[in-house]
Amino acid sequence: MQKTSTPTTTNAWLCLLAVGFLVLLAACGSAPSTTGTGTTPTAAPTATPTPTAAPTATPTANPTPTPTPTTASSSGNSVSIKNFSFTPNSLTVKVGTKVTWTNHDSVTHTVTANQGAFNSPVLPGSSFSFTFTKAGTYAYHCMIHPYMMATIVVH
Ligand SMILES: [Cu+2]
Repeated sequence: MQKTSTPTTTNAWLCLLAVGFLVLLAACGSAPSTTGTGTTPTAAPTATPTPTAAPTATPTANPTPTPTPTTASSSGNSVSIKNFSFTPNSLTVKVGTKVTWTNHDSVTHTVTANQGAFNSPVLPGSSFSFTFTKAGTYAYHCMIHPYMMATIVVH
């Protein structure tokens, strides 16, 4: 009637042994695990190549040479009176230009505008100047020698 009790105790011991083995195995198994996790690779620096904006080559503006349109008639601002004629016969100037007539003859001439804008005797060797402040075509002549005729174009 009293024959039980032993199997239960042995079972308990077996259980304890089994647990002990498990603990040992676990210990053994976990022992080498410490070495593996040594180098935590730092996050590789993402090489962000900041593209420096290429400087747009701003070409230095070439100074466009404004071609002075030489008119067919003579430019400048002087008229010579020589050999009973005005040279150049037609002179083109801009508004505000002061034109000077110089008498190279040995006789007196006049610079007389047909419309009366100007009128002056020009003694031999002397000169006369007139500033054109209004655009237009100014025909003029010499009162002493009416065949002496010329034109100033103001624009
Ligand atoms: Cu004259």
